[in-house]
Amino acid sequence: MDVYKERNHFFVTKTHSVIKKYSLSPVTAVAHSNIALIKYWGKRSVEYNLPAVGSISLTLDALHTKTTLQFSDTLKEDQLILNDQDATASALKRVSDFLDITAGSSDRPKAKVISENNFPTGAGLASSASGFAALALAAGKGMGQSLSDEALSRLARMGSGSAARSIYGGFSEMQLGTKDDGSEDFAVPLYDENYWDVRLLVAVTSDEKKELGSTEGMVRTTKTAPYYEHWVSSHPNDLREMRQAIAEKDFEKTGELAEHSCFKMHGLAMAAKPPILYWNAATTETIHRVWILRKSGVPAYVTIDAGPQMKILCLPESVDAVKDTLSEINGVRSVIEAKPGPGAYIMETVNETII
Ligand code: 2P0
Repeated sequence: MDVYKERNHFFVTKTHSVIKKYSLSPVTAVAHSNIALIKYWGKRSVEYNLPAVGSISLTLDALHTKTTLQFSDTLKEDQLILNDQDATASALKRVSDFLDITAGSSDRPKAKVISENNFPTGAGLASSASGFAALALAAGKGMGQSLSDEALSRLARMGSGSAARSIYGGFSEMQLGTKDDGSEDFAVPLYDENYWDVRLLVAVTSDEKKELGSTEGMVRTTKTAPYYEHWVSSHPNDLREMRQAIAEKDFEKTGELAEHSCFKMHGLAMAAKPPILYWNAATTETIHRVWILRKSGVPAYVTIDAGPQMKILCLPESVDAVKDTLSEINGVRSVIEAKPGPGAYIMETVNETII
């Protein structure tokens, strides 16, 4: 690799006559987390991170990751600061590998990355979704690449499957590709954040990092869960019904389908060997309490991801009733209220050096 600096602003590399121009200025990107209404669980390729099923999600305004990345001509290794602390070796490796993928080579200048979540990390609140969406945007820009939303979504997916959906605001759908190279596996926008004013209340039941990561959970499920093939074959119908329910703004149908997909996924994971159970006692208690509330006439529906946190989908007029119910449950530590949120974006105003 030949390296030379251009007026102190860029780091230019030349490998096999391919010239790449890395910005030495910091780049800051923000991406919001998302909640899957029709769940992604299972991979058809771990190597290329290709999902086995499509998914439909809602991006959330209240949960976000802000990531600043700066390439350097002096750093010897990548650095990652996550929520004000040096990241673990495995988190750093995941980010370094992702930067290699984005650059198309490990022959690249090293970067310092500072990433902050405004919510607990690694406990099933989709920190990898907002994290890799923000990183894809910042890295692409730092590498001088002009990426379409489709290309950004594809790139984010290589970091984390759910991140592909966080490129967009509002409702989006992760499409299932057929090719082995993943070129067709990216998310597309369905409706933006102004389309439908629904609410998602996140009931935090634990700040602990989950014991089993999503990737390991999916691999185990794929290999050992007896209903796995049915999960995959019945998925297109779930997606079709959800698309229609959202198109018609049919809240009851949307909620029913979301709950069904949630329990179908968790039932599948529980049937893996050894079983995968992401819930705690407060998770289970909250399910029952929301169902009792629904019987009393409040349309509220639960969904749960790869962690013990509860997410309750409701309409704006039901927020107070759901919050009252959650406040009575032992083990619910805090409640975050979210609305449909925006897609990922670059913060043009932040440009202080971080190196
Ligand atoms: C989803 N989850 O659709 C599903 C539902 C959790 C339950 O995608 O292995 O961090 O990095 O592609 O995206 C969480 O898994 O997994 C997830 P990888 P990811 O949101």
